[in-house]
Amino acid sequence: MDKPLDHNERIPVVKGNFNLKDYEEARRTFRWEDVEPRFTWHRTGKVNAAYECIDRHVDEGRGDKVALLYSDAQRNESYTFRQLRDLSNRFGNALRKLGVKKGDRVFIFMSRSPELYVAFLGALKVGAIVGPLFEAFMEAAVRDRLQDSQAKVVVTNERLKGRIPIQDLSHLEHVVVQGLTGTPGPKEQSFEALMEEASQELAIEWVDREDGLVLHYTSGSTGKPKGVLHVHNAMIQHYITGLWVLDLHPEDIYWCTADPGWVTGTSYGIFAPWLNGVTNVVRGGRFSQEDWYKTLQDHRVTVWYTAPTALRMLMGAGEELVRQYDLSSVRHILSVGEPLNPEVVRWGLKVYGRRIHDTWWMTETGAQLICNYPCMDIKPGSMGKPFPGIDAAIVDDEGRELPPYQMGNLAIRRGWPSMMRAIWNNPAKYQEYFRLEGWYISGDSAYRDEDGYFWFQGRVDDVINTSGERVGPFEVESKLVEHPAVAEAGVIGKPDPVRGEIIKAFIALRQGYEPSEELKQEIRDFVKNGLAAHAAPREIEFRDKLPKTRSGKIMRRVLKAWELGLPTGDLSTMED
Ligand code: 6R9
Repeated sequence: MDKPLDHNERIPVVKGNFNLKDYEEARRTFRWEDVEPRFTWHRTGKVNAAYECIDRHVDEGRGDKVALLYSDAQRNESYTFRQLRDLSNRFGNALRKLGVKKGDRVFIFMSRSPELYVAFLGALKVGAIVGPLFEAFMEAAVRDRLQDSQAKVVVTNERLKGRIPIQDLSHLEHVVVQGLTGTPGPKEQSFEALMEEASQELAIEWVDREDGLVLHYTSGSTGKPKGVLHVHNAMIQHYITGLWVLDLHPEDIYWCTADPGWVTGTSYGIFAPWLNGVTNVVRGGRFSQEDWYKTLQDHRVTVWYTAPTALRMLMGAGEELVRQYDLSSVRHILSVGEPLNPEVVRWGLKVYGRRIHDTWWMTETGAQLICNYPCMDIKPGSMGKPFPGIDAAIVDDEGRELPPYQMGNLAIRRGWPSMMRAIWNNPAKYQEYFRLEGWYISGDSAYRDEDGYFWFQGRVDDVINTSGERVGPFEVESKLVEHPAVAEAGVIGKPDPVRGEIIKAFIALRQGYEPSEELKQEIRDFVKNGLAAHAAPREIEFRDKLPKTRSGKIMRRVLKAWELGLPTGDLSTMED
């Protein structure tokens, strides 16, 4: 952030027909239970999120409404709720034929496409737990996640299937390939052939509210990525935050720019919009300024949920570009994933003529927890205030609440509807989040001002946030040391004006290797091709030796201090 924060700067509420009329009033009166009558389980005791998202709208007479507007460089298609119901029924039947039962893990490793959404919904309809995998993942990342979750089926496409190491995955029974060419390989099934054969009538698997819904793998500072499990009950919060934070109205055209490989792309790219019955825009392909403005314009998008990195890039592209498009349909803009600079908020107001509403939450929290609401003043640089029904606080390491302006752990009172229910295979890791009696500890540090607004300060641990994507340094370091030239590697996030942070690796080379630009490039490609493009270090620095503790752990905090030219602090645990 360029200038010091001003805790009194306010962007006042704008006129509009807001679903949430008064924040303070809602905080006093709101009960999560009041949301439940919206859902089928109120009548039957059983539920299925895919039914609530899609079929329910057909049963209530909205079957001909457009549910999905999909476009990319080649395709431009729209699907009604009825069409999505029928297609996902077919896919559900196909999975049943392959032996998928309630609780089985079905992973989806596809580029954004209508088929991805059909597969996602179809898998939920037969009671499977869906594991979405971002398309940039390479073999090592795919292997870790499929092995840990013991996935039974992976749905993928012809371009990506080669990155699934089936020889290492004995529990994996089928690989369903969209656009399969040639004869199917071992375990392979054609998506299209399965769909063709399957019936459009499906008996939905009704599940309990506490049954598994999605399994998102996310990074911590140590160890391999962990599987964060969410349950069907989360949809209470997806629905009501969609109504009050996204401010969804039935006639809205909503675009969430996140990929379903990340939690924003499922909670707010699938559940929140469809539970609210709005038309959901999905744009395939990569980010480009022109393309994004054109998407907003051509689809007449009214509500737009995006991320700071994208907004900073759009800001970088300038005002002139904005004037070439008709963005008059856009009513409400939101952001998530990283700190939203006050500069960007002010720019948005000036150039888009709209306030940008920051929202804070995490994979583990399943849904938004601290937000800016249309009915509330925005203080640029603040994440906003807790959602009604959410008790957020700043606590010290013993769990004592801290007064305004004191920085501490951002903590949430345990027990909101979309809270993660487990870390897959790792109860100890799960317990760590709840180590302070009654609180969920986020791993973020923040403070609160006297008006109750929360201000983000940083991560407590070494987790890197690059362009809004969470990368664990350990995963990158592990990949780096697989390279024959690398003896040791330490990875940190380095502040970057556009991406928030970039990944920087400090590397000690093995004997016989000399530092060179070519070697840097080779190592970068090695991570890119082995793990994921977004996990590859943009910067590499060779060092003779890396700072380590006596027990041999690389001291990332020292690397970071070197990088920023800051004092290195207590070095008593460092080896000689
Ligand atoms: C939804 C999502 C979570 C981490 C989180 C925090 C950072 C998210 C933010 C924000 C500042 C915001 N983060 N929202 N930082 N302001 N509004 O992003 O989930 O990928 O798990 O990342 O992202 O550090 O702890 P996830």
